[in-house]
Amino acid sequence: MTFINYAAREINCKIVYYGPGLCGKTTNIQHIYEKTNPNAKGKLISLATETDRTLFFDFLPLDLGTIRGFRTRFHLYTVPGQVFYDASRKLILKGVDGVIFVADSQEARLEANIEAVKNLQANLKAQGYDIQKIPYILQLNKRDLASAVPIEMLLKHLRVKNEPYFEASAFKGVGVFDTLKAVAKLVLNDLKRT
Ligand SMILES: Nc1nc2c(ncn2[C@@H]2O[C@H](COP(=O)(O)OP(=O)(O)O)[C@@H](O)[C@H]2O)c(=O)[nH]1
Ligand SMILES: [Mg+2]
Repeated sequence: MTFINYAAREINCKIVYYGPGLCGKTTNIQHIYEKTNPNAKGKLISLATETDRTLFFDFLPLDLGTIRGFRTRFHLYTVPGQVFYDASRKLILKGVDGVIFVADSQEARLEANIEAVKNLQANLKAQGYDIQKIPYILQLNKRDLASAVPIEMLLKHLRVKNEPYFEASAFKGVGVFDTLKAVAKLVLNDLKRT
């Protein structure tokens, strides 16, 4: 549901970072915020609990330049990971143009990743989207940890289609922009076809 404002010559796209609790969604957005030119970004809005966990979402508007005279604005959102915030997760997917699934590479989180992929599929469906059709990127995060499982294992359990994947360490800023660029490219390609 890309919002194109012809009068203002603006394209607005919504990207959602999805994944289990503590997989690094907020860290991704924070890194993007820190490394982006002040005039290309808006305020980073985080609604967090006192323990720093995302309560409702994080939000960052990002200006990705101009395409054929249209300013392209990307609106980045994260979802809260905790199981009991499912209503929020569903709501945040409304109007989504592209999804980044952030997987936590730690062995102890494999089951939580699998659950979160299932939850994403169900919630997309509830909003009328098909995960097979929506621009979708898999980020394998926390690759810096010794307890990270092999990539093949994560791909085997988490891949839902032949989606591109990126190894990352959001914490160190590795792979964060590659992931974002990949989803942006898919979204803009989709746009050209419509
Ligand atoms: N070692 C490591 N820790 C990470 C990485 N990304 C995030 N973290 C840490 O994981 C914790 C949860 O991250 P956060 O971004 O709040 O997770 P969220 O619940 O998905 O938003 C924080 O302590 C982060 O510093 C990473 O790539 N490597
Ligand atoms: Mg968070």
